[in-house]
Amino acid sequence: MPTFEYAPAPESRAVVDIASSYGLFIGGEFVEATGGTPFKTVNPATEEVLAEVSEASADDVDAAVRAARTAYTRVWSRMSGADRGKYLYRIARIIQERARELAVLETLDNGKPIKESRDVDVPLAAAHFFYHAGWADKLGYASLGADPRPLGVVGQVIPWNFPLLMLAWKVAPALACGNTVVLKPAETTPLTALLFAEICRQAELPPGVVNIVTGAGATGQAIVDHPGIDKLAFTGSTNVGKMIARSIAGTRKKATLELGGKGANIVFDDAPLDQAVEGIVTGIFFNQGHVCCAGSRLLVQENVADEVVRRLKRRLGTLRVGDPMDKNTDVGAINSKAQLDRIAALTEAGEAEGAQRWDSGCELPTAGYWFRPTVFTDVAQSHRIAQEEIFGPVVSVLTFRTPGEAVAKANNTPYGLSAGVWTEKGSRILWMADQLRAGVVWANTFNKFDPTSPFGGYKESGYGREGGRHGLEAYVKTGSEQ
Ligand code: TAP
Repeated sequence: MPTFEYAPAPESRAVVDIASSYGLFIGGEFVEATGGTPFKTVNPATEEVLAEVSEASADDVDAAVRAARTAYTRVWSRMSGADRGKYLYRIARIIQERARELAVLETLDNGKPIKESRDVDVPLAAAHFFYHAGWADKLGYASLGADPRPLGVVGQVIPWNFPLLMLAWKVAPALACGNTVVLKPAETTPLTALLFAEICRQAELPPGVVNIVTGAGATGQAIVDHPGIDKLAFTGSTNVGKMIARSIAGTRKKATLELGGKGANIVFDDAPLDQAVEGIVTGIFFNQGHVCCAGSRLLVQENVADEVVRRLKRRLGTLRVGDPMDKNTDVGAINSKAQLDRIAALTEAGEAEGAQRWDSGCELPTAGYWFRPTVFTDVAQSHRIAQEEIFGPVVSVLTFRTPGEAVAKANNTPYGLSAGVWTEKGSRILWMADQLRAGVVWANTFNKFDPTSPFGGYKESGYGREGGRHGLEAYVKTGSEQ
């Protein structure tokens, strides 16, 4: 197996200050955790330890919820929407000003290519705050019902694939609507959330409006179980989402769940094939395939399937896999050893079940966690690689003859988050969008995000929407609920 060694760019540490250890951000201060066991966060491209991070105990979560409640009742829920908006604008501008630091830190902690954190994650995070700043004083005009009011204290638990962007998706609408938050980043990617805490201080956000508690699943569970939480917003796996739904059943807590996916990227024979191949690459190799809405199933019309796969393989041979800090890198490191093992296990199952495996054969660095861009052909719908979320740079190719068959195969999954359609025919796009049970359907593009556009799932991909006017609904109560 070809491998090589690379030295991570030494200047990356000069762009951003990383402390050797971090406390929790509660009530506007970084405080020491009580009792938890600190854990290390690692650069997955080098296995170098970046920092030691505190584990928040249930007592720490309680302190964070109390701080959030005090800020809610005394300050934030009483403030005018226009004034809340000013804070959100300020945060958005500071994210822009500190974009380089945030991008470098995100890439070091997550393993994603710097060109993605620089051009996608960080600008979209700023855009999310700008967008919701605009709503803060216009909630009465958002068709949310008469006199929309905040819910109170919101608990937010996010995954590791888009650490800062998922934080922005959660924090910006919650604050715009007048709620305060207690947020837990993922164990493997806490650093940009901790830098965001510093940004909240820089923006002079009133203490306690945003609280960041680091830790693993137990800390998330402590947030879920805390009686002082009015609403939970969770993004992560369907399994944990189901556990959360069970934990809060019968309580007054509201919830929105953004869970897993097994998106179908559907290519018809009249599509411009080179453009479609670029869309397939963006669909599944963007962010190493660590994308809930990834186009992880490629459905190609049978008469162009061989040609599409041939062009796809040729294109994958040109992808640069390696140092995420290199601006030319297309595919970075897998976020953790555990995730690498999951990808390896599922791809082995794909081979064992009879699918044909191909990978780009590129060299991989010796240290860190890496996986070559991989294509499976001869995939049957019953194969695990066609059913289960791989969450890695692996695409499963299936074929179809008619639009009806494409719809049936695309919908043959417990998930319902995303789909893409590649065709010249506008009428077919509209028909397919109507038939596909997916929260997002892209036409002749894939993995495009915009804060004005609601995002969320059907079926086991969860419930509730984030972004757009619809995303505000999850953070207010109206009429009889008040
Ligand atoms: P999970 O294991 O579900 O973790 C998500 C978050 O929940 C993490 O912060 C995790 O903490 C925490 N957590 C774990 N167990 C918990 C519990 N019992 N109670 C409360 N919180 C708990 O998912 P992941 O592996 O990080 O992320 C990948 C998954 O997220 C994929 O399935 C992907 O599809 C999904 N995802 C969905 C979307 C949308 S928008 N639908 C977006 C991105 C990702 P630790 O990480 O510290 O264990």
